[in-house]
Formats: sequence, structure tokens, C-alpha cells
Amino acid sequence: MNSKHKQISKYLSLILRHNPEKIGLKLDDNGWASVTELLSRSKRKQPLLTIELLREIVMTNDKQRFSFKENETKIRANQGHSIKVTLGYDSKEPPAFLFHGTVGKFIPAIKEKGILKMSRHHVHLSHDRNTAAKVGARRGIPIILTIRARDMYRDGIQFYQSENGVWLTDHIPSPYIEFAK
Ligand code: HQG
Repeated sequence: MNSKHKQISKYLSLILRHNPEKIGLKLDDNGWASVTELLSRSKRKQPLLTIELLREIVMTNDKQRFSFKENETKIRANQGHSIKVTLGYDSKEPPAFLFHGTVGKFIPAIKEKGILKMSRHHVHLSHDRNTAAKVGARRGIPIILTIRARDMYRDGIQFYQSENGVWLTDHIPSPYIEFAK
């Protein structure tokens, strides 16, 4: 992903996950926007948003944040929304352990209340420690929490996996979290 792609990817995240009204764009209940409408309403001039650029971003985005459907006439963000959309992912059995990257200042609250989804639709979890470390490092020195995901699932808690492989769930109660000593 080059810096032009990164810039546009951030812009698309803002519009497709959080604030479509910013450009008067409508998303359907499942989060899909019309590509023609997005292109015509986009106020970005530098660089100009074109179907070719959109295609490059959907294909090369480092975390596959976006998907097309219906012959590239619709686009949506794969996860990370703060506005209400139904992504329609099926419930899925998780691996024994999943990982959550965070930072030290949140640990006391997490011990008390568990991991909360905060402003997103779900708690986001990674299947490997490395990815979780990168997620945590966005905020400081990362702390990686190990989640006993299979035990949660056996206890009736639902998990979903998004198009780009991120594991999602509603809430992780503290007893399922292994805090490093
Ligand atoms: C923390 C990015 C206090 C939680 C990333 C996290 C990921 C609590 C922050 C994706 C808490 C929420 C998601 C509690 C959780 N008390 N703090 N009880 N429970 N927290 O950004 O997981 O670039 O909403 O540990 O790479 O950091 O957007 O979630 O630090 O994949 O595609 O509250 O976002 O991907 O932060 O990141 P976020 P996240 P994108």
C-alpha cells in the first residue's frame, strides 16, 4: 500500500464505517454503498477518487478492509463500523485461543469489566500474537491478552469471522482472559 492508497483507505474508512452523511452517502442495512454514488459524492480532489483507484485499494489494502459485490457496483467496509449495520457473518467456532492487543493503562478496567467493544460493533480479536501486537502498538507499548475463545464458545458465546479474517464477539468476560503475570 503506498501513501496515496493509505490516505484514500483512511478516507473510505471514515465514510464507510463512521460517517457516510459527511458526503450525503446512503448505506443499506448491510453497509453497502453504491460505487457510482460514492465516486460522484466524494469531495476528494487530490487524488481524485476513481473506480481504478478504488479497485487498487480493495485489492491491495494491507488488511483487506473493503469488499466489492455485484460486479463492482457496491462497496462496503468488512468490519470496524460505529454506525449500525448488519454484516451478516455466520457464527463460527473459534480456535482454542485468540489474542487481543491493548496497552497497560486499560488493564485495570479490563480486569474489572472484561474487554468491551467500546465504540465499535464488536470486540476485535486476532488469530495470532503478532497481529495483536500491531493492534496494541497503535496506542503505545503493546500488551497481548490471550483469550480462551473455545471455552467461551462452549459456554454459548457467539463468535464471527469477518471477510478479512478478524474474529469478532460481543464482550469478553474477565475469567476468559489470561493476564500476563
Ligand atoms: C480497549 C484496527 C478500557 C481495547 C485494529 C482497545 C484492529 C478497554 C480500545 C481494530 C476495555 C478500543 C480494532 C475496558 C477494551 N476498559 N479499555 N473494559 N475493553 N478496551 O480501536 O481492538 O485499522 O475500538 O483494548 O488494527 O484496538 O480500523 O479496538 O485498546 O483490527 O482496520 O479499548 O481496529 O483496524 O479500541 O482495534 P478499538 P482495537 P483498522
